[in-house]
Amino acid sequence: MNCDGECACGANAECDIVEGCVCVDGWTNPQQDGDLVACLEDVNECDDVSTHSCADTSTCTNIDGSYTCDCPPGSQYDYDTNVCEGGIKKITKALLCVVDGLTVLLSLRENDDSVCFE
Ligand SMILES: [Ca+2]
Repeated sequence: MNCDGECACGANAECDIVEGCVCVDGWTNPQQDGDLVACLEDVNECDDVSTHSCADTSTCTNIDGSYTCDCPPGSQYDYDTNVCEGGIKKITKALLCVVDGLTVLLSLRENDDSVCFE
């Protein structure tokens, strides 16, 4: 940073008035790139569950500067609720319930706990 408080930041970097050029989210390893400081190394968010929010039912795919959560065919990821929406959902815990004519099984969403009502 120069005396005017200006940074010479390159790709994927932004000026911080204290630290100088810092990487924007999704990028790391700031390095001199000619006259600029640039962050050219992508963060692989999928390597660490603490750096992505993909639900267990989806697959994390690393992309440059970010990541995507990919759902089973026919459904789409809702990044607000972090679940796969739409498509065919399997009942995975249905065998825990005894459905005997008086019991209604109320779970149609994959990986949710099934609820039995007598
Ligand atoms: Ca990434």
